[in-house]
Amino acid sequence: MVFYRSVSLLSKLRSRVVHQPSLTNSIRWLQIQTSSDLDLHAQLKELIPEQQERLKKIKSEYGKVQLGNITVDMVLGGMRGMTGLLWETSLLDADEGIRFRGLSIPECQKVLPGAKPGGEPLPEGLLWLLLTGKVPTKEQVDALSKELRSRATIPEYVYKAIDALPVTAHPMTQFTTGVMALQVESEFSKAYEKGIHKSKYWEPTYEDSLSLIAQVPAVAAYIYRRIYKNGERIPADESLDYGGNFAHMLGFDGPEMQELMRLYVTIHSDHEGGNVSAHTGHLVASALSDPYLSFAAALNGLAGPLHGLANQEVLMWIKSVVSECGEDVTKDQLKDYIWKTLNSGKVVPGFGHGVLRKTDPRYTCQREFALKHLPDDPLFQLVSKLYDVVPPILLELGKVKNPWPNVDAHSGVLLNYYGLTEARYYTVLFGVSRAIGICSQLIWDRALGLPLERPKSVTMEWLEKHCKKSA
Ligand code: NMX
Ligand code: MLT
Repeated sequence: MVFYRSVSLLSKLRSRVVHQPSLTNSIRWLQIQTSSDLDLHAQLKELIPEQQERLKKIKSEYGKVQLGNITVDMVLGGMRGMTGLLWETSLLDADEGIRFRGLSIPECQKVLPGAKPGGEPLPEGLLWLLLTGKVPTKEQVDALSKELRSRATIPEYVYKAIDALPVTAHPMTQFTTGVMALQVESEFSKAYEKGIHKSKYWEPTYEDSLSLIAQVPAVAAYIYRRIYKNGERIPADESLDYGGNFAHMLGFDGPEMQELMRLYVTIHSDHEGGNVSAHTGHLVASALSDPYLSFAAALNGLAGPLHGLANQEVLMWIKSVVSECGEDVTKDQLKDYIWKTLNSGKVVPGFGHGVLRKTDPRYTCQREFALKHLPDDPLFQLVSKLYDVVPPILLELGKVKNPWPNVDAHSGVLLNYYGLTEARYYTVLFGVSRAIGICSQLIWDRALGLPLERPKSVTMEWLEKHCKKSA
């Protein structure tokens, strides 16, 4: 937040200077500033030294300050509540939900430029915000859209690598394969091989990250078309923005689906650093693995049913409710179905969270989208009923810490409404979006010179001995 404030102060100050009387010198300065204002790389170059200084100061002044006590429960409980990572791009509050560089989702919807005034935020704008801490202008977002389009070419061998897999392979397996094949062109790997100085690591990381973000929609769209649409590839539409073009390449040209995709990609992008995919990407990158290797690893974490795959599980589960009880399922029938799920040793997908303790604001904004565009859709109405029925049952179990819905409880019914009905594909959409968050932080990891991640582990014997001694 402090960063966000200081950066926006800086830009306010600059715009004041820019509007000085029209001395020739000022005009020249204005022109130079204007062209670099549109250049994300130039903006970052300016920001990095001050953030490096900031980190140095935190280390030297507060290095020994304690951030909490580590308990045995934390070690055995998946490190819940243990502060252990630096992640600049977003921060999660258990009750309020995610803030991207200090901005909540409703605030992002207000201030980030849309494809049309009042429209859903453009993911490129979010990328700019995550990287710089500044809310971009429409011109900056348009410049970034253009840059991403120019980086989106996919080498033919990437398609061939995907084609080597059976078409029945899970879409996430195909996606990770595609990302691994993209790695062949990694600028970071090439630069490292040539012996790049560590102070320059962030530059090829920036190159790879922007290219990866630009390329993943085309790879993801290819996988969708390959599995479900006889392999007919749809070329990019150069006139479209990132989210709109992704919907287009998947085969959806309706303006509402394009708006949905802009919102979808924006809200799934980042969820601070401890979630499985972000943490995995960050961990792998800490070994100086390049952004492609790191992001492919992150995708493998996202493909787990307790994480990103939950969006597939939710729609399949909802459809199984409908096939057993019909679309007009009563709340009593729903209760029975939920108990049947729980009694068979499964989780109710789309509910609960490792950190959140209230309804996920990403769920809420998708609900608002549904109320605006598809209020009468029977599956949306079923999702609304689940909001009333599931939490009391999960609370009755007596062990669930958060009975409320998460992001995945809602996304499937929106996609399904617009014709993207193939639930097995949904986690790929999540993955495309997550590239934005993970790669943004990765650039900062390199710029700040964050070290190899290597926490200490212990055995049960060690724990027993240690605890007996300190009892
Ligand atoms: N249905 C049934 N049981 C649940 C649920 C649920 N939705 N949520 C938590 N529990 C159980 C959990 O399995 C655990 O049981 P046990 O002690 O027998 O192992 C117990 O409640 C305590 O778990 P929590 O501490 O509340 O949750 P935790 O932090 O361990 O896990 C999730 C968080 C998200 C993995 C868990 O809530 C879950 O499995 N939810 C369903 C899957 C899902 O929607 N995942 C998507 C999360 C968002 N994302 O995109 O990543
Ligand atoms: C996410 O978006 O990564 C999920 O909500 C999981 C998490 O934050 O742990």
